[in-house]
Amino acid sequence: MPEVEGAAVPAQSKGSWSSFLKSIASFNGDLSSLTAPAFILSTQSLVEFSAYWTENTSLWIAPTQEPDEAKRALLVMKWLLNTLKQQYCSRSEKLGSEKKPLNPFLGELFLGSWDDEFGKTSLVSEQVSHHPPVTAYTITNEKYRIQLQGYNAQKASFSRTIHVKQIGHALLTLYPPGSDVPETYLITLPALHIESLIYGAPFVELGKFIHIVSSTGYISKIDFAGRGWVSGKKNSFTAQLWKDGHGSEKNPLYTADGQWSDTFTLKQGEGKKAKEIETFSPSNIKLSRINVAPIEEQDVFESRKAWANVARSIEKGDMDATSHFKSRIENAQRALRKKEQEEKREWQRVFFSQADSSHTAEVIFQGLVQKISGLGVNSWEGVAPEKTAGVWRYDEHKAKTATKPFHPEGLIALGENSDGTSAPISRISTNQSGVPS
Ligand code: HC3
Repeated sequence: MPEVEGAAVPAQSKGSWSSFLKSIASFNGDLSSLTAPAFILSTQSLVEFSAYWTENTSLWIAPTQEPDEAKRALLVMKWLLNTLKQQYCSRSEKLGSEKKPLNPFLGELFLGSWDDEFGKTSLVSEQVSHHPPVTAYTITNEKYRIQLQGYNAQKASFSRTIHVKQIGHALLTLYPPGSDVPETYLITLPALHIESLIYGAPFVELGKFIHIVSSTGYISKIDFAGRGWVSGKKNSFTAQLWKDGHGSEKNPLYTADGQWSDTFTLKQGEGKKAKEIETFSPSNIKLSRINVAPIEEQDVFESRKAWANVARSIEKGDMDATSHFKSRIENAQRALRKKEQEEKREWQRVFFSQADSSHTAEVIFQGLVQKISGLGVNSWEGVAPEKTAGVWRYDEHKAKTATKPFHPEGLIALGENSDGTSAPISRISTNQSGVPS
């Protein structure tokens, strides 16, 4: 890690980096409003981040093969611990630091699938709200009858560095072997903060804790700590798993500890009497690569197609072209919002709808929410509809009828011809108020 302030910042960007740091110190909590220097911009949009959840397919589907319910709950915790490296470290490891992702626009989609020895696992990720920014996703493997869905927003604040609270939750539904009764796991999302900002090489550290609460009565708690706590190693954690009414955080069935980004150990029991079950390195777990349609075949609302010009300009380091193509998307979005207002209608999400509270799955979900409240987690904002523009669920009926183009009315606004080719830039020149004329 660099030891001198700004050491990792390219010479030509020192000025813009220090302006960026000053702007962070006074920002309003909206991460999308931050204007960062070119060298720290990512070409990847946040809608793509949903894919990190299940790149470790073998671990994700493992609980569906386990007949013992306590061991199933442990396998769910093991899978989750193993996703953290991908979710929170992979970009820093690949790119040298955490970059600023592209802010998804309303309706942006990331569609793909993993095709491996476990069959087909499909991902649908959609930006369901822009103010506040909310991404919803669902990941399904029909062969193993398992589904993960969830949605998340971020609330940021500044105190010495950027602190981010995640609002939302994930729900894992699976069928135990030979059973037609699904079980559900409600997963809360970790708080995080950015380390090493001052050196120009930011990376993510997790903080506080998360829970996994299951409809079978098992509860896992994972406590995160950065460097300097217990072991003094970065990305440290301790975890306990117990059955509600038959144990507690202090008297758990299983425990785990170590570094979520490096090596950690699962144990039976707790403390000095604990028996080691397995030691892991997430980097030794085989990851599957997601397949995404070639850009020419993507819908104009699919992320990589929509951002292609912006991404190319960032790669070339051409900031003028980057701003130009970003404005094109922003203007198109403004035009769509204006049209909706005029026609008094709301933007139609392609794959997600508001949760129906009378649905059995929602009744089970509410029971799990109650259980979390019973754990004394007062600050949990996993279900805060006013902060996430609602409670979002994958809508199978909508998904069955979804066809391309997903938003015919959005084609022209995005500067596309109906055959999917790009319209000349002059067609979307803006008037004084920034709205395409
Ligand atoms: C905070 C974050 C955007 C949000 C990212 C989330 C929380 C999104 C949901 C995923 O499931 C998990 C996840 C992982 C990383 C989080 C990003 C890390 C950095 C990024 C900030 C907006 C960037 C701040 C700018 C800079 C230059 C300091 O990196």
